Amino acid sequence: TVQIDTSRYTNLALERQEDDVWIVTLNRPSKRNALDVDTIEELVDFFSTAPRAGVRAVVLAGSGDHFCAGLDLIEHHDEDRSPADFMHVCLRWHEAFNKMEYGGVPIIAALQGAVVGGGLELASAAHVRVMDKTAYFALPEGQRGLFTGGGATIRVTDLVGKARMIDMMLTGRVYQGQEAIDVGLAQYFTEGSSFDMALEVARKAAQNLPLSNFAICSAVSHMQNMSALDAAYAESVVAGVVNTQPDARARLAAFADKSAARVRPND
Ligand code: 1HE
Repeated sequence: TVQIDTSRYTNLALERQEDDVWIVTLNRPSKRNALDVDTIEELVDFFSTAPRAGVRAVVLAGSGDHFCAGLDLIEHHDEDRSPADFMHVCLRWHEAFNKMEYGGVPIIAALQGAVVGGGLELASAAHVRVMDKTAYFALPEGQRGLFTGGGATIRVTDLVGKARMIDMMLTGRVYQGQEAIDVGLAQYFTEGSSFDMALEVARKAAQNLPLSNFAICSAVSHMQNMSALDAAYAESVVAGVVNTQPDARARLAAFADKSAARVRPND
């Protein structure tokens, strides 16, 4: 396996837990964790390496009161970019977010405060989103004279549907609280700390076999891009590999000898 050299990261704070759950924290709270070029490169770096480094799950968090304010608008203003320059910036965002979505390592986003613009694009590249009562979601690009460039047209549309996505962009509509859950922006809402709950979700996921999680956190996304015919074929191939993995034998044996937990309704 590959090692992750945590000292190489400055805009991200990295922390490995004992169960190989990693905590990845956007670490520019004074800039509301706005995504500058360097932060995106660190995300590319970490999420390119994580699948080969034994990372079992990731909690993606933002330090301070806000998860992420999106594109670093000051850097963008100062750089006065050409169309080609900004296209290349966006391609690096896609590199980072595709590594997240297709990398096969479960990523649980812990959300608080602003989850806006590119911050929502980042959160939507995670596999599960946990929000607290301060979290709010919006796409202010329209108001800023901009357009989404980090995958919102694909991933936010997947979460909320086309009509809500276009409304969010046209009007800057803000979703928060239970409504944000109801429209699909997040899967868990807590009155307490979204970080604590995200860590709980990540730990639960990390108890699965890594190859199962690899399939869950890459195959579903890949199959969405395929025809139904090809997706069914690909699913068969993935299931062939995953469902016969030697490490699964013990779990199947435990079911057979009735020592494994049964699936029961919640209390
Ligand atoms: C920033 C950014 C940023 C804050 N880029 N520096 N995103 C937006 O349109 C969101 C813009 N930000 C905000 O609406 C607010 O800053 C927040 C709601 C996130 C936070 O409000 P608040 O009152 O806590 O903070 P603040 O006073 O507005 O900002 C504190 C500092 O963070 C300040 O810097 P300072 O040096 O003057 O102290 C802000 O400039 C800085 N800051 N947000 C740079 N976004 C690939 S295309 C993606 C397209 C987009 O993402 S468009 C961006 C959408």
